[in-house]
Amino acid sequence: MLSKNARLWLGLIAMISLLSLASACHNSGGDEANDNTGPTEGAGKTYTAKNNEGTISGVVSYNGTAPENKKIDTSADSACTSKSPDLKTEEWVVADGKIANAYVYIKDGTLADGSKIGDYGKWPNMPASATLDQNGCHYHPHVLGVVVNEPISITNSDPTQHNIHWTPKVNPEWNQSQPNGAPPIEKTLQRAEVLVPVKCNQHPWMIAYIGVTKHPFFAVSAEDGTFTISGVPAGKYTVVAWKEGGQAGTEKTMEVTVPANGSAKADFAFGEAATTSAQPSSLQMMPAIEFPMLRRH
Ligand SMILES: [Cu+2]
Repeated sequence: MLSKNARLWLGLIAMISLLSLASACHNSGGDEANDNTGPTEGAGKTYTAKNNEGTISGVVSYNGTAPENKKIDTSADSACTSKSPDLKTEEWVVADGKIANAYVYIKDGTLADGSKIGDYGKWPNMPASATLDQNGCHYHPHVLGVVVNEPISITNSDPTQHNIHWTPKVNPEWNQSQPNGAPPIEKTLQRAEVLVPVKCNQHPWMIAYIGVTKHPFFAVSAEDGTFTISGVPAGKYTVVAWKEGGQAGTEKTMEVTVPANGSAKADFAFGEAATTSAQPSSLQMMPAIEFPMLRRH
């Protein structure tokens, strides 16, 4: 027989267990509007703007003579041929030695207050939505950056049917036909993944890439090779530039320091004898450490 005291304690422990279970259930339900079942990477701490955030900017260059894009045989679909008679692969978009469509993002890092960037799931200025258009039997944009659970509106601007087929490694695979004139398809990617290839089962040459991150600190280089990532909290970060090509693309990695109210420069180079450089862009900036790149051609 248990003593009265022991029974009291047991009752108390049982009650505390039940309470903590109930609160855990409540938390997992969360306040995030999310129809997807299972865990997502959207969860995490909320970052409150300190109004001293900085920027990371730079230029992505190509050293040497960039490879030529190949002409695509679109004869399998006359609608593609008539709309895009000179369709070419888009692996290389290089002008004056500057690379477009490089995906640059903060891979990892520590904020000035010691917290990790990966601890956060909610940031000010999270992008609300993105569009991936099929126009002229190619995807536009060719490289797209989104945050976890950001609605991606997939549109068909062509007089033919497409079949969007993404082939992620950590997100679920998905494909769906979209006939000409069909309404946009809205999809999300629930887990961080850099990058998700997007193909088309109707047109084997079609390819796009979607970078998915938990934070809004990514950019795709413009036609002049430039990119800017703004709203970055002061801290030290590993910044990666990804360029498609080969099996899984090529990455260049760099360590930068973003001072409060300041900017960090991150110039990347691909191609022959490519180098990376991180230099102070102003006196405000603290010294940046250059890391050796991951891979060379
Ligand atoms: Cu297609």
